[in-house]
Amino acid sequence: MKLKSKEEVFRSVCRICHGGCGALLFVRDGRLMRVKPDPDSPFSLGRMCIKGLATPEIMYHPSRLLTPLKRVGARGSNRWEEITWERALSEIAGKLDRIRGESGPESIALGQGTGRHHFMHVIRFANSLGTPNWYEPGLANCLLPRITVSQLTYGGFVVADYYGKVAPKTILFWGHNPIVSGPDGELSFPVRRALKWGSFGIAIDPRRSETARQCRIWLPIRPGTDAALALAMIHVITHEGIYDKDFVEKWTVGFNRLKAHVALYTPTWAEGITWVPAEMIVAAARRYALEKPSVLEWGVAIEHNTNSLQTVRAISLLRGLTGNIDIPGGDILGMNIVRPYPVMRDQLPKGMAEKRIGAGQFKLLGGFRSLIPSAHVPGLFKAMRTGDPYRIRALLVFGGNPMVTVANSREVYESLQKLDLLVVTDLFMTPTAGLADYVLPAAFWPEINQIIELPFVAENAVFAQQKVVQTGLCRQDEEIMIDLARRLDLPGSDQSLRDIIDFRLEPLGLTFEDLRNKIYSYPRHEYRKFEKNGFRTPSKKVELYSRFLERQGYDPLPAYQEPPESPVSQPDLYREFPYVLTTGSRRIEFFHSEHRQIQSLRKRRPDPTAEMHPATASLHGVADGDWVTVSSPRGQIQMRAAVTEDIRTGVINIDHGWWFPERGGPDFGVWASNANLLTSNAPPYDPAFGSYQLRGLLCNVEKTSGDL
Ligand SMILES: Nc1nc2c(c(=O)[nH]1)N[C@H]1C(S)=C(S)[C@@H](COP(=O)(O)OP(=O)(O)OC[C@H]3O[C@@H](n4cnc5c(=O)[nH]c(N)nc54)[C@H](O)[C@@H]3O)O[C@H]1N2
Ligand SMILES: Nc1nc2c(c(=O)[nH]1)N[C@H]1C(S)=C(S)[C@@H](COP(=O)(O)OP(=O)(O)OC[C@H]3O[C@@H](n4cnc5c(=O)[nH]c(N)nc54)[C@H](O)[C@@H]3O)O[C@H]1N2
Ligand code: SF4
Ligand SMILES: [Mo]
Repeated sequence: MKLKSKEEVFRSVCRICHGGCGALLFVRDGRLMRVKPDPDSPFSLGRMCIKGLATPEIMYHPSRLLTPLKRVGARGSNRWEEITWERALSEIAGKLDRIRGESGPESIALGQGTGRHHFMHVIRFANSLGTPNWYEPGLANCLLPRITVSQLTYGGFVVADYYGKVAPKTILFWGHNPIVSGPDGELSFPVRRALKWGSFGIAIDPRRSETARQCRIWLPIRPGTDAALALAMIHVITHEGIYDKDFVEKWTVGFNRLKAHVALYTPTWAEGITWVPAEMIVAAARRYALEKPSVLEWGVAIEHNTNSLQTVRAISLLRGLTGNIDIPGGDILGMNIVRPYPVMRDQLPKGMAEKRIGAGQFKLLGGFRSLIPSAHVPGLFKAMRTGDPYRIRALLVFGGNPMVTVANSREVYESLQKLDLLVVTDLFMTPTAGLADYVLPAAFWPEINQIIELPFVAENAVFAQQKVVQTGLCRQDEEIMIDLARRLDLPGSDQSLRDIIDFRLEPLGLTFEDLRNKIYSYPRHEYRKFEKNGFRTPSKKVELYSRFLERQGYDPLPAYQEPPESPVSQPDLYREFPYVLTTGSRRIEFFHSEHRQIQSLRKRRPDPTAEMHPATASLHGVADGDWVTVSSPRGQIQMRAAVTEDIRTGVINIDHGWWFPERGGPDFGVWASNANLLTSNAPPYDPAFGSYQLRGLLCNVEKTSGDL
């Protein structure tokens, strides 16, 4: 389609966050002029957020990395020379080859950031290289517990149905703020529309978040106690007999055992633990069970604890008990319309899977039964630092910033310092890239070719992203990995990225070329698929009681466990650190540690904030906007106080992801306000996933004296 003289418009999909908003890209003379929301996208409904609309500003930002860099001088001194791709990749390939020969492929680790376009390709590259040690900073702490629990409870991943003829009547937001966090299973725009059109919202959140403010009931929970609340809701639903009797009888196993199991988990019991009044728990349970169809929007907060498996399981059972599965306007099972990414799992040499760090201990993260086996992040960084159980000598990070996003930044720093080779591919220089031997310039989303399946994991529709412009020498991550694979003569390196995408699209009778500029939605969602062949679980039913978990050595019925660091577990520490800390509630302006250098976004939120209740603030003589020192047993950081009634008393919520690009190298202000200086990567971990505690820790706050 041609506009004006030379301006062309292309259809694509934004991937600044996990992505999914349909976008129109306006290009003139090889330059991206502007980005507009695609009015025809059935998922983003003609909307984009402020990050997406800032695409040209991000893309042409003066500090964007445009050429490969090689470190000169000491590690972390932030002195670089510009080199060619040829030199960068041949040197990196040579070093990888040597390290692999000397210490085995397992001594090379691959890292990446969350849910990027190249997520699966990193796994493919690791397998072809022969190393079991790749990681993503989320996984154990993000989405893997939800995907796994969905799979073993219902036989597939469930997402809310905002797209059919029936709207959800009730939406239960559990530790989730999709109005801000957007594409993470669903997109925020359909959520906003549903609430506007009358869905009854219930929010379980220590903060009255942007989403909670649109809800009719807000349950201000003590962070880290979600499993207790879920068990009490199960108690109400089973003991008041308001479960879906027909569905439970025909389509579930283990109801009687579950009912007996929760007999003592009354709302009054849960009130003592969760700090949520019993009558609110009862009201929420009744509403969710009776005013159907209901959806359960679960967020990452339920995975940022050391009991993630059982917390997510307890919450997930609510759907089965109330029959809100795969019905119009309920939680639906995905259609998975494209072929899985060919990750070449069979290329991992024999015996390597057992060597994966954490595989033996965290079976559902790194073991054979894991859906996406990956290494345990604290274990991997420990191996870099200490050589236990063996040394990790090289790390290649494709789009991640572990210095800011992984717990205990000091240890991450020590770990990265010990590496023989650190390669970071990124859009910008970051505190992590600053420590690298080579920094490679990555392509931004209007510069990449890929497909994206939506909703995430459910894959009911597929869209193309297309490369329409080129900045500097930037290259798409997959292409960098393919180039490295060819240089190392790895298996699969004869396949191009286009071959892989076409292979995945084949069942639809489409190629990437066909998909460009089109919207491909599956024509109609098929509801109640289980009525044909049952659920895709061993019993063919919803597994309220999980024999699979029992066989793996985990509780078949969910239980509550007090967080290891909490007012109850550590009363002495609580006297010194008398607030419950939660970290990382998403902000619309930023994606994790990104965008602090993007002026239009930064000016809306110039400083890191610590939210606290007026009662807390006045106790410490703190006024809204004051700088405060937030401390935990691990360290202290500076934040600006945001004094608000929209947080429960006794809880402090801090932003994560903060560093200060404007302060320059070598450390880019990473030691000032980084939430992960306060978090802990120490055991205990969730026994199945190895998740660590990012929410529900203990902290203190005081007014910072003097100027900053
Ligand atoms: N305290 C605390 N810590 C947390 C969390 C929390 O709630 N609290 N949340 C955790 C969760 S759930 C997650 S998923 C992680 C996320 O952790 P990360 O994924 O490490 O976070 P990002 O800041 O998004 O880092 C991504 C980096 O990739 C770069 N990048 C962006 N796009 C591309 C691309 O296409 N290619 C390449 N090569 N680079 C690109 C960005 O510039 C940025 O530097 O953080 C975790 N950390
Ligand atoms: N703009 C933007 N969008 C993003 C991201 C981003 O960085 N920026 N990150 C993406 C990623 S990787 C993820 S994982 C998702 C996460 O997105 P969400 O799942 O929405 O998670 P958060 O916003 O981190 O937290 C949701 C809510 O949980 C509350 N909360 C904190 N502790 C607890 C607790 O212990 N229990 C309960 N019930 N609630 C608690 C917080 O107050 C917050 O309002 O967002 C994705 N989308
Ligand atoms: S919500 Fe995510 S995909 Fe949509 S415009 Fe914003 S950054 Fe892009
Ligand atoms: Mo995440």
